[in-house]
Amino acid sequence: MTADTHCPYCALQCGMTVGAAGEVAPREFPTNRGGLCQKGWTAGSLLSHPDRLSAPLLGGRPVTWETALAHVTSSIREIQDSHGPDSVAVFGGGGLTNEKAYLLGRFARVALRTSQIDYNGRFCMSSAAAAGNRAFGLDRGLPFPVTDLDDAEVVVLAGANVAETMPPLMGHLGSARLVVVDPRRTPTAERAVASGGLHLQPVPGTDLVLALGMLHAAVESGAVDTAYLGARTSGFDDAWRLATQWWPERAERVCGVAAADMRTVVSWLAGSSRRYVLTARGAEQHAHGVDTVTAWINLSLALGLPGTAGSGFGTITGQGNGQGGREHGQKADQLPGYRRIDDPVARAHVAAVWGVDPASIPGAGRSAVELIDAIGTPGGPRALLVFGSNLRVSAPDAARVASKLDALDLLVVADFLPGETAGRADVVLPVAQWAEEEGTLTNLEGRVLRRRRALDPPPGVRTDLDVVADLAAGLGCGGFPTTPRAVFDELRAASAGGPADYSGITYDRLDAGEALHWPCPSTDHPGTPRLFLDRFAHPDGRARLVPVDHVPAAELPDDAYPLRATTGRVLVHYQSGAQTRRVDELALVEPDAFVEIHPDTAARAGLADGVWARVESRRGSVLARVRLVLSARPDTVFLPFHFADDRAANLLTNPALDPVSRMPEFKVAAVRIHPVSGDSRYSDYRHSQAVEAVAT
Ligand SMILES: Nc1nc2c(c(=O)[nH]1)N[C@H]1C(S)=C(S)[C@@H](COP(=O)(O)OP(=O)(O)OC[C@H]3O[C@@H](n4cnc5c(=O)[nH]c(N)nc54)[C@H](O)[C@@H]3O)O[C@H]1N2
Ligand SMILES: Nc1nc2c(c(=O)[nH]1)N[C@H]1C(S)=C(S)[C@@H](COP(=O)(O)OP(=O)(O)OC[C@H]3O[C@@H](n4cnc5c(=O)[nH]c(N)nc54)[C@H](O)[C@@H]3O)O[C@H]1N2
Ligand code: SF4
Ligand SMILES: [Mo]
Repeated sequence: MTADTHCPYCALQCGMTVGAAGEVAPREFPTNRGGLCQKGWTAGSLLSHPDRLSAPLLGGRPVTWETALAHVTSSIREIQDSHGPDSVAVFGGGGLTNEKAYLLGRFARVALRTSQIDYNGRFCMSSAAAAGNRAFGLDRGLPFPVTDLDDAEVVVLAGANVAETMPPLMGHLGSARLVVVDPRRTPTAERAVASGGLHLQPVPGTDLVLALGMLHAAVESGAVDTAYLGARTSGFDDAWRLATQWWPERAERVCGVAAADMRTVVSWLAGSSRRYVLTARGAEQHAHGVDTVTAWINLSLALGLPGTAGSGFGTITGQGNGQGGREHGQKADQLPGYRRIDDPVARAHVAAVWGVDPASIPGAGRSAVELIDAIGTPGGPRALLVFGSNLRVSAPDAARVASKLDALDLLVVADFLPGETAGRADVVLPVAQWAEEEGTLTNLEGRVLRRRRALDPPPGVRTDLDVVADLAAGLGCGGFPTTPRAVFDELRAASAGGPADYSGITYDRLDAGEALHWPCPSTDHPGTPRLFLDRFAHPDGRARLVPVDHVPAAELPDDAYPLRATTGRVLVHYQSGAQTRRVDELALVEPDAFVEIHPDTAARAGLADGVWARVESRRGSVLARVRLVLSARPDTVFLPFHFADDRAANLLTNPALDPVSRMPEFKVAAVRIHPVSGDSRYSDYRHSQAVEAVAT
């Protein structure tokens, strides 16, 4: 048995073939064209990993499924009887298939009757999604196929390190002059310079000023596309009123990017006919991430990019189903089809599909960070069911998250590996992995893809869909569909008529090889690879420039914490590292936490290359090995967030939230750094590993 499927990790969803023993081979597909990154190549090794969970655990001991499920449902009943439906919460993930995300949303609203469901996409795509909805009336990460980028002349990547986070995507940028906006000289930034483009290296948290400065430069140089603005947009005057104050030289004083470079990039964009502006987490994971993305959109609109053939604005989604995961109802304020939960028409439509009274569907719940924060407060969640997130490592202000999770009456985690969150759960439910199941995911370009089964799940393991349906039945809600196809057909009906309309997409069409991008409102509709070519999705058909102004990061450096820390990814690790830290080939490349720092800053702190340092913020401290980087900004350090325990970068991060998207500020925290003195364990790397080996 071999199956044509897609990589389990990121939103590029590279095509691969998986054999019956879990062996992976790259497969020709438009996004990856036969390429894979190291994570994809090694993804199969987790299918038979010795750490693989194979029996439900109750209090850390193996039990039967019946015992585990009965314990969960009776505990939920007890907690809800005493404390009401909202005392039980659900936390989902953007790696879940469309079917799982959909069924989880139905489970929360119908079986648990709770409003308290949110997911890790709040940490990922929420700012870009909110900005896209506000500007265009619709949020689809890339409103055009990835292959459109092949012909680009100029591409601006704002806060995206795609050479490490989606390596095969670089193959689509080969002919373009690249402009990379990143406080660090990443491999992507290196490529920009090599392509005859530019690396703009702003202070973390100041992209908004940079984009305002560039809008100013566009107006000043007459580069604005006034015909496009008049025909296709509204709001330019108000947006410009705020940008008038940000002439490039003034913007330079805040963001640190040379005014001349702003003008150069604007002239490149204005002077070519095939140009794109793309954002990713570097621009978005801020307490003002929505306004920051809006500023990049305003610049793109002023230059006439969005919704035109051969040009555009887009956001690079993150997780495997980062796009579909935010469309079908695991988000606190949402019903399937990207409908709003407070819209009476949407409620009536979805209630009819679910066979319930519209009034029984709860209202909007708390966003991810607020949901975690409410644990242990009056009226807050007392039980939490987690599917597809290792939030103990990946949520901001990790020490506080840990104390909140430990305060729960009941923590249930469905996972296939004992990650840090599952490791401390009351109940662990072992589930099937990607290559053992069927389903669909929606990739970064809004294309719906089939995940296919190549091998059987190991004995003792159930699928997420089975687990959700079993729990629903145990709570008195029988009749949840469990085959992926049946769940998808229900999702199609629930999404029909919504912004993300999947009703015309079927397993049969996908299996016949059709390339279907949503919206696809009928089975004879060809799908929509390119959005906005005629009109934007607001009722008047126009895109909106929303006036935005600079707001400093929520926490600025001061005498006590003089440096800015920013966080992100490395090539060989994925997210919280629950999976990739267990793959030897990957863990050998990046075995442990590190902090990138400029040699002068390190010298002032008494740090040499390779030694262990302690990085501290107002919220906590982490251990990380010093990595001297000559190209680093002297005022900024960088830590990857893939490591756990006392190496978890999120011990430092600031849970300040964007007022619109509720995105936490992962990308800026004020920190200080010093040598780890008096602790011989950290004087030598090998020695520290040996100590750990003895300790475990
Ligand atoms: N190897 C790998 N690939 C992945 C993932 C992974 O964990 N590992 N995760 C997937 C997921 S879920 C996501 S969301 C994507 C994320 O993909 P990216 O957004 O490319 O990844 P990040 O490393 O989080 O952030 C990108 C860059 O933002 C920069 N940055 C920090 N602060 C700022 C700022 O203020 N302004 C600007 N302009 N840039 C800033 C960082 O230095 C970093 O290089 O990757 C996906 N692919
Ligand atoms: N400091 C800092 N923190 C960040 C970020 C950052 O840039 N900086 N980025 C944020 C972003 S963009 C994201 S997306 C989050 C991601 O962070 P997390 O939400 O922690 O994501 P993962 O590490 O992928 O964890 C997924 C977990 O679910 C399991 N899993 C995978 N697939 C399935 C499935 O189908 N079913 C079930 N039941 N389990 C499954 C995996 O084994 C793993 O334990 O981290 C956020 N945190
Ligand atoms: S780029 Fe993303 S989808 Fe492709 S192999 Fe790597 S992790 Fe998998
Ligand atoms: Mo993400």
